Amino acid sequence: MPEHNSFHEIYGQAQVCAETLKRAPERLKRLRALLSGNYSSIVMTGCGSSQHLAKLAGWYWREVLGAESIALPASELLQRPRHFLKDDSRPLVFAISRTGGTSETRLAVETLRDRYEATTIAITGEPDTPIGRVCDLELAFDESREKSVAMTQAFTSILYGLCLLADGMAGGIDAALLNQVPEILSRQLGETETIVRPFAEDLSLTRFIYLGSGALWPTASEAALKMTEMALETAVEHRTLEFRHGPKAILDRAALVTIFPTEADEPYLTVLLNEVLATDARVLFVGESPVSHERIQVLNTRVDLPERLKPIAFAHIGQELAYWRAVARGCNPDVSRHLVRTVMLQSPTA
Ligand code: F1P
Repeated sequence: MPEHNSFHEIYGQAQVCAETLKRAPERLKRLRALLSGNYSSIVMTGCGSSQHLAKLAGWYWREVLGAESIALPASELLQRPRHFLKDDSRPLVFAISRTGGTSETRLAVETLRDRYEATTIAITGEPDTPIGRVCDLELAFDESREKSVAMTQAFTSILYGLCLLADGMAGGIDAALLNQVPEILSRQLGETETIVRPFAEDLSLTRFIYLGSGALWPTASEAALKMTEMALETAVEHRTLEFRHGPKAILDRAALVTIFPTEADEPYLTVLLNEVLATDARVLFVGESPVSHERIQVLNTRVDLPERLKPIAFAHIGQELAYWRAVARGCNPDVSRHLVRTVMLQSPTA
């Protein structure tokens, strides 16, 4: 068995999510205790993977609670809050940060707290963090603690936990489906490895493109980030149909296009797939493909979840592809070169 921390963290996420499910009622109780006041809208924010997490969680919160919610990179809220929030906004802010120490996220919280009297909740991977200390409440998902630099099991666990919180606030409409997630993951992890590992180990592939739309666009974005962070490959992500308008120019036999299809994409997938196939590129299709072809590999997830919950069950796909690519390239997937030099930003007024 590989000795990398990333391996154990990726393939241990089903067990971690079982623990996240157990802790959901306590977290919901603490959230409810905070939410006595009114708030105008929900703001989800973070950096890097945590920003993708914010987008996915914000999508689900809007779906089940009908709440006006926006998800933005922390740097945008820090630099231009008035572009996104009316002066009289009183937002409920979820600041997502596995380390709880990312400076842009902390500075964004301080900006929204000071300018908009925001109610702030730190969603972290550790208790007692710098971001937790500037928030009204800290919910620490320490069951998902990781040693690796790139977020994997923590991404899935925290997304799952945020969906459980929203569902709890909505009266449990998705409870039966959400309870299945740990079992779905334990079934999927091994099956996914069988399908994605040959692509990861094919060094003739050098371009990695990830497509998704709606609830699955951030899933595509996160898969691309993992490929860059863990395997140091240039990887890009696009909204599915947007790819047809310019970015597809990059396609050739060295390209792997991973598609996370949504129901709304269905009427257009045959056209998109035929355009991709015309370029000798290969396709990893996460679901039932409308087109059969030797260069289309179906990853048939048989995940019986509604689209709004699929991101929880799909996050591991990009993680596994990136992990096995890193191993194939002789990279250490546990340490991402660029992160060694990340410097903490100071507040402009400091
Ligand atoms: C933010 C982050 C991660 C990314 C990488 C570098 O960290 O950008 O999302 O995957 O690990 O740091 P955090 O705020 O989530 O701790």
